[in-house]
Amino acid sequence: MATGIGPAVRPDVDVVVVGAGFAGLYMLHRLRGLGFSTVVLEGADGVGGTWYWNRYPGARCDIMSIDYSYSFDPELEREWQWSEKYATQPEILAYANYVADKYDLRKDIRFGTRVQQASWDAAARRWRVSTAAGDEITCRFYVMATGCLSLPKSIDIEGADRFGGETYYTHHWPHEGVDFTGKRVAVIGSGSSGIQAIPIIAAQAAQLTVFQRTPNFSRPARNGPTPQQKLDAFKADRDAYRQAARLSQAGVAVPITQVSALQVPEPARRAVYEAAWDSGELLPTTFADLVTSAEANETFCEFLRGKIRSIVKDPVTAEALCPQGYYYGTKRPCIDSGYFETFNLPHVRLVDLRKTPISTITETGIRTNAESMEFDAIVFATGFDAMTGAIVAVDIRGRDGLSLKQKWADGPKTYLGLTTVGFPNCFLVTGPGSPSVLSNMMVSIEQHVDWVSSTIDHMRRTGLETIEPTSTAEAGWVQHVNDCADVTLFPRADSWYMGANVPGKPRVFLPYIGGVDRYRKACDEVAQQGYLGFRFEGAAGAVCNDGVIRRLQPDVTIVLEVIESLGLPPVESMPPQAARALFDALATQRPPGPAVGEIVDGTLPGAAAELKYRLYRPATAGPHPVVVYYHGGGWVLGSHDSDDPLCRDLCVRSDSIIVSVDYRHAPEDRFPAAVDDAFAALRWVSSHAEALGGQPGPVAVAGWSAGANLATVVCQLGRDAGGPAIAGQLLITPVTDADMTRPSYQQNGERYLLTSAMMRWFFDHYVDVANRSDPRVAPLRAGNLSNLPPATIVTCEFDPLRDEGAAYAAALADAGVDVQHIFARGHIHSSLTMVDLVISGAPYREKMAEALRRYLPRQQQPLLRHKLA
Ligand code: NA7
Repeated sequence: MATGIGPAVRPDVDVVVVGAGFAGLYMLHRLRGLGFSTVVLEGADGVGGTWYWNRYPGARCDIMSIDYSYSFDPELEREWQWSEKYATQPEILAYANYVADKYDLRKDIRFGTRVQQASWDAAARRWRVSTAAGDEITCRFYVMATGCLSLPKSIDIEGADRFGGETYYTHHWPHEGVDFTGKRVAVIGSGSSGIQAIPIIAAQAAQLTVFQRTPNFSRPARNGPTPQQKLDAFKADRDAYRQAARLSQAGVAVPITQVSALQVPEPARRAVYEAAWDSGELLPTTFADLVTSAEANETFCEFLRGKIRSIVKDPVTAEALCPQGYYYGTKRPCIDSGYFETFNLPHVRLVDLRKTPISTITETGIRTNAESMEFDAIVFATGFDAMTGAIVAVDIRGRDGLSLKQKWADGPKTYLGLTTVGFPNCFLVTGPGSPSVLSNMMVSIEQHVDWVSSTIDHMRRTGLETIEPTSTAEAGWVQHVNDCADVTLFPRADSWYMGANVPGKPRVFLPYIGGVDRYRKACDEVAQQGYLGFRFEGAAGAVCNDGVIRRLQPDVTIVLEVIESLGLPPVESMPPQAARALFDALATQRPPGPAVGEIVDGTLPGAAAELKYRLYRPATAGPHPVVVYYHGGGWVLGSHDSDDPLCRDLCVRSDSIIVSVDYRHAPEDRFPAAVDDAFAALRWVSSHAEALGGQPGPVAVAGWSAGANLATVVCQLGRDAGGPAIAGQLLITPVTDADMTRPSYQQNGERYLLTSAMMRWFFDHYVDVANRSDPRVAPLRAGNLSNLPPATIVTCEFDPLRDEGAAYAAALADAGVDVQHIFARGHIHSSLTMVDLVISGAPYREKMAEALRRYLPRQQQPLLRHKLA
């Protein structure tokens, strides 16, 4: 009988858990330990989940067993010794059984019990769970521990049910095993299951034909005993070993690198890849940008293709086995034992379905559009309806009869991958929107089970009966999950991570790629912040601390973390010279930005003395439109070349010449020196556009931060002086006012690199208080904002200057100026300038470049003009 929670009429149990895999087993153990009555419902006749069903030959884990095991009990860890680095399915299943016995779990598991429906009874505040056998069980909490790769994808090959020979499915293999000796065998599918099974089936079969639709990246597993180094580290400090895994990117502690594959010379890069090849590990350390940069990733792809070509003797087969058209890692990579070598055996053949697709399966074999082949047995290794399939296979009905399947029709929506709006007291273990399949499952399972059980315990202690996420929190998390995926190459691949393997499944990136470590931190912070984003109800009423746990772009978060780890002194605590030195030193660490056609350094006459400029010319044929660019740095820091990566990027994207001009800096030269120089530079560049190789006619101006302030100030000066003509102004997070009382200063003034204190320091160096309302300092305060060039104003959500940028956009629009306001969600003052570092900034820079191209259309090339004439 239930203990501890709930209204007067008690449900049958406190918690129903669906699934007796590793998640369900630990959930039961944990809840039982906390005194909650719990029952696990399991369709199979034994424990083990996916390891119960997937008994195909060669089935093994590909995370080292020492890591792919529970960490919750040191005694269990001492008692159980893995015989190999990567244990076989029978050994893993034996481990699951050992755990079930050791903690006496079976007595609360109902085997052979398939859950069909679960519905929330709002009046009774309980779930009614019904089974295929027609039984009903009521519970306060309902936990889906059904695994991410447990519901097989239906076989979508014409004629599959017609075959008269033996048919096998890797996901549902006969318990007694299969002997293929002397048989002609077909294997369809070359994912992890196919890659593991094929060498073993080949060793038995008289003939083996592999039907491959998409080749996979695979490296040798080099199985054997667990590496001594690992064992030593584990034995020396078990807690530290486990904690390192919990705080790692993927749930396995591997060294982190910040090095880009493109930064190192070819031989050094190759050495890293050779080490990865030799490592026998699924997650070797390579380079930081393989996940985000197509160019970097391609270097590894080509290395791996080279390995395949060197192993597989027949060049046509080798080429067919070489993955093309997607990036390494974006489809689940594999490690194997002799997979590619198998294709050198005389009785093994590869059929490349991209060239000769299957037309149908026949009574006796398989027909492609090129030939008919006869088989005694067909093995389907065609994969799973991953991550969501097994969850929505149960008809789950939440508040007001809402169906989870319907709610997720366009893709799963969860808060933390753990809960979903409309389904109170329902938890998902390793659900979509959590690291799940991108992590060592054991680490993720333990973290989820611990979080869920401590939440239920918290509710018991505080008299709360129901928990449900808010729509705000869920929408915020879904956005964050997508933001994380969008900075990577993953969404580009047709993978099961994207739901792309199941016809008709919505194309959504299903797991959370932000990292096990960051994910755990988010879950912990949610709990610490009074369960941010959850609404509870209890006898004493409802409580809700609504909000969104992650709002920054993920790559911006990483930059902030890296900068914080440097422990730099605040800029405002330094004399300007020291601040400049720091600014310059940090600049040397940036990725360089894209290559441009030409870079020319020169000087131009400023208002008082010569000024430096740097000209960026596109590689395309000129003459190009010309943009005068003013760098950022609060009128104190920076120079004509300090925004180099941004200028290169704008040059390439807008196909314009960017002339980044210097100006005198404060405190040596205070206001209006910078303004006077900025205007002088504009005049000089405008009148020398053709001499600089640009097209004649008006130029555009652009700038970032204080440079954007100067860019718009020169537009006002140009208007009042009757020239030079300016075609448009691009203002990236501009200073438009000296008023520091706007909400964005209050909200963002401390944590996002540009601080209120720093702005005060800039202003104090730049301009007397008495002059801060001068429109040349605060262009927003100009009496007349009409007749200014069209403007594109970019503001960032977490920038102290956000509101004054928006105010300027509104004021220009009110004055009849053509204004485009681009709002960068999740960005900070400087993140859009961080080319190749903050990848989520790239789409915004593309919009900026689009604006420049609109302001400055390319004039016809002289040659073309001539021809047309
Ligand atoms: P996967 O990795 O989804 O592999 C399934 C394979 O079957 C893959 O090569 C598919 O090609 C192929 N497939 C699927 N449908 C067809 C049809 N209709 N015709 C031909 N080929 C087809 O599943 P696994 O079981 O191997 O591995 C699942 C996960 O378990 C694995 O990633 C690990 O995390 C553990 P496709 O790529 O779709 O072109």
